[in-house]
Parts: sequence; structure tokens; C-alpha cells
Amino acid sequence: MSTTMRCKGCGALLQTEHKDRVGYVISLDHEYCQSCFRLMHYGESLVHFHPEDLPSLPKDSIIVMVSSVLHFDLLFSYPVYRYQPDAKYIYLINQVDLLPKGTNLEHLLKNVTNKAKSMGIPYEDIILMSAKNPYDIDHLKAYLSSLNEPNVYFIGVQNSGKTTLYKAITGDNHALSMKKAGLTQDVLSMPYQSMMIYDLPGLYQEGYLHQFYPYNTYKRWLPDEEISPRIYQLIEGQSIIIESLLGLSFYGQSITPIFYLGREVKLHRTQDQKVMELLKKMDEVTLNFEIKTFKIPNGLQQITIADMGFIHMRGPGNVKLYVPKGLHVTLSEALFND
Ligand SMILES: Nc1nc2c(ncn2[C@@H]2O[C@H](COP(=O)(O)OP(=O)(O)OP(=O)(O)O)[C@@H](O)[C@H]2O)c(=O)[nH]1
Ligand SMILES: [Mg+2]
Repeated sequence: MSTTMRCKGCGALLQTEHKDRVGYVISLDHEYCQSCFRLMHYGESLVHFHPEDLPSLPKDSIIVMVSSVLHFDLLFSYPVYRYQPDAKYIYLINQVDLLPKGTNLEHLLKNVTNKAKSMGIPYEDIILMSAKNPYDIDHLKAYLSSLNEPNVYFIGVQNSGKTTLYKAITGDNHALSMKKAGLTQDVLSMPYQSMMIYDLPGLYQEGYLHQFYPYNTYKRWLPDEEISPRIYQLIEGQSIIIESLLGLSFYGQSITPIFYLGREVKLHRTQDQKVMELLKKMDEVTLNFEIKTFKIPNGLQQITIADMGFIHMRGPGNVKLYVPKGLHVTLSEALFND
């Protein structure tokens, strides 16, 4: 199949038959499928599907597992090395520019490395970087070249920045990188020096915001610049509501949650007994809410809220969350200090 028959934005095979399927175009001489065209020009999100499996990967590969600092809780959860045990694995933690300046990245890297070791994860290297930082990109290019392998694959969950990295390395300025989850539909590839660089569709993650909200809502909630932590002192009976998505209360010992969320995300204080009523009132998509409780152990802990951000808090304590059923929420040790 000639490369002109693929959408330059998402890699989908172009087709003129089915309007509601991936790759639809009125005529095959278009560069972008209708879905990418409307996303680029009107900010509208049409059909995009979530590929379920990875293509088979050759042995002489560098597999770069791309993750975002917002997805720390899932960092080593995909056993990709099973797909190709002979490849070289690199874990690239992207979007570090979202963390507040002054975050101790060396300490963070040490914690992540310890986690990989304790889980027995095979890896060549772990890199913390920002795909938006030209200096980091130059380093990545030099590093990949030094590994001397013909194939480099970017793999990872949606919105972790694979296409942004791919574009920065190869110079492809047609591929689309936007906050639309599951944007890349098929493998994109281009040479860089003596390597072939491949950008793969995102791995589908259950419980992320795109499962509950339309694109125009969740894109506002995903941060795109440095996060300013917001601190609240809560006493029993008080709660914080995050947009129409989540309510946080506690019982017993008081807590001081620190919210690491995008600037556009609205938080407000209310009373615990009003949370459910308020969430239902604000909810634009009629979600089914449930209550989850977490016992917060000693030390600095982190509650990760889907792909949106996280909350730090010091235990011991007991936290109650009001969340849409199925939203991905986890409790783990905080990977960096506030
Ligand atoms: N702040 C910041 N934003 C980034 C960075 N890398 C990517 N982004 C943004 O994150 C969003 C998603 O980036 P993509 O490159 O499309 O992500 P992807 O992993 O290819 O996503 P899928 O194709 O859906 O799997 C876009 O809005 C990018 O501009 C980064 O290092 N820092
Ligand atoms: Mg992509």
C-alpha cells in the first residue's frame, strides 16, 4: 500500500466507503482523514478507535516505553517485554515540565529506579525528560544513535507524548499530537539517521477521562504547563470537589491534601454531606457515582486520579472519595517530596 493512502495525521488507512469508520475521506487524494481534519480545524472529535494489541516487534529493536509523569502509578504495569524478550527496553518518563520547578528530579529518578528493580523489570535505561524541551530532544537523539539498533518503537498509553517525540526526532510535521486520547490510529514511521523510528497507537487504559467525558471537556482538565500545587487544610466534615468529577473528604485525623492538577481545573470547598448532591447537579454526562475509601499509611502518599493528575497527603488517615464508577484511582507512595 502506498504511503499516500494513509492519513498523515493518525496513520489510518484512507477509505471512502464507511463514514463512521476510521480513515474515512471523501476522496483518496486527501492527506488527512475526515476525523483528523475536523480535529485540526474545528477542534471536533469524531471517530477514533482504540487498537487492542501491539504489532509484532522485531528482535533488533529499541522499545521505548513512554509514560507521563501524570501516569506514574502505571509506569511498569504493561509487561511489554513479553512481546519481544530480545529487544532493548527504555522507560521514558515524559512531561516532567509539568512538575513544579524545584521538584528534585534526581530523587524522583532514584525512586523510579528502585521501583523497577524491586519489580524485576528488565530495562536498558530510565529517562526523565520533556518532549517540549529541545535540549532533552537533542540528548535523546544522541542517546538513541549510540545504541546502534535499526528500529526504535515508541509505545505507551494514550496521551503520553509518543507522537510528539516521534515528530521531534524525525522532523515529520504532518502527524498530529493533541490531547485527543487515542489519536494515533496506526503505526507512523520515518527514518532518522540509520534508524527507523516508529510511533505506535496508544495502549488503551481503562478508567481514564476520555471514557467518561467528551473531548472538549477533558482536554481542558489535562494540564499543559507547569502545575502549581494547591494546598487545602481540611477538618472533618469538609470536602473538596474537583470540577464535576470527584469529591474528597476524610474522617478521623485531619489531612492537608496538595492537589497537582492543571490550572484550569476548578476546586471548591464544601461540606461532606453535600458532595454527592453537588456532583450530580454539576454533572453534564450523567455519571454513576460511588464512594471509595482509602486507608492512608504513614508517610507521604499519592492518590492518582486517572490521567488528570494526583493528590499528595501525609498519612496516617482515612480518605473518602466520591468518584464516577470505573474511574481509575489508585493509592501509592508519593514518588517525590512536595
Ligand atoms: N507539557 C508537555 N506536554 C506534552 C509533552 N509531550 C507531549 N505533550 C502534549 O501531550 C498531548 C498528547 O501528546 P501526543 O504526542 O499526541 O501523545 P500520544 O502518546 O501520541 O497519544 P496517542 O496517539 O493518543 O496515543 C499533546 O497535547 C502534546 O502537546 C511534554 O513533554 N510536555
Ligand atoms: Mg500519538
